[in-house]
Amino acid sequence: MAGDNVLLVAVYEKAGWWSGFFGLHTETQYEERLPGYQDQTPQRREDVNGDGRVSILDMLRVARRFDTLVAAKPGSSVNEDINDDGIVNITDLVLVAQYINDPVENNLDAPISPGLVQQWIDMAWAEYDGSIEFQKGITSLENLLMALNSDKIETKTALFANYPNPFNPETWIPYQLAMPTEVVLTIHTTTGRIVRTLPLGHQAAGVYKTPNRAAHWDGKNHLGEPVTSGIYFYTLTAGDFTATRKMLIRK
Ligand SMILES: [Ca+2]
Ligand SMILES: [Ca+2]
Repeated sequence: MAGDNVLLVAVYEKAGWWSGFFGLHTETQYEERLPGYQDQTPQRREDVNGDGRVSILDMLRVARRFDTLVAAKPGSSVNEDINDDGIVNITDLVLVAQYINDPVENNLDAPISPGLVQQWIDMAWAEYDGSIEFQKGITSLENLLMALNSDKIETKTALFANYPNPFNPETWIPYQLAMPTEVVLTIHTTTGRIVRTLPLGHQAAGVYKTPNRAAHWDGKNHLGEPVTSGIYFYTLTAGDFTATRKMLIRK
């Protein structure tokens, strides 16, 4: 079974690094990775524009090349043909979409309209093959559509799900205000003990969703100490409005 060589494999995933030793047959070819290699983050195929993250911009890149026949011969491919089947179409877009987990963070300033996303969703359903990838991709697109639409509704004060969640150590808490008001965010435990109060001051009506506008919590209590892992609640108080949601710190 195991050969003369031993290979140390280190893999970076969302949850962090894992590594292990594997025996190798002597004839197996492998590349040597020295300690220190880990400062390179592997690029995902779905990161079409190579900016280090999978986002709406990558979907737009794919959409711009819809119906382009690409692979004249095996091995020649373009970034936008994610599944290397020789054509750029909705399937490639869905494959990118499945890695877009956070529509709030992603919809930022991307030049994208609810109408366009709806069109993609319709196309995706038409091609739906029952696969997990398609299910995840379509769910992402539907979440994105919801996020885009909620941006248009500025008439209602609301508190949204924090992102990332679960998180460690920091998170952003998005909300929107129907009218200018004093805003306070409190973080408390499941038993109601307040661990931190964030006075956000008097704020104008509008949407506070993007990282530079949403409330930010660094995961520390009022003494500046990191809180322990577990479930916490956050409550937004804005004038007469108050709402509470749950979040999870995982260390
Ligand atoms: Ca990208
Ligand atoms: Ca393709």
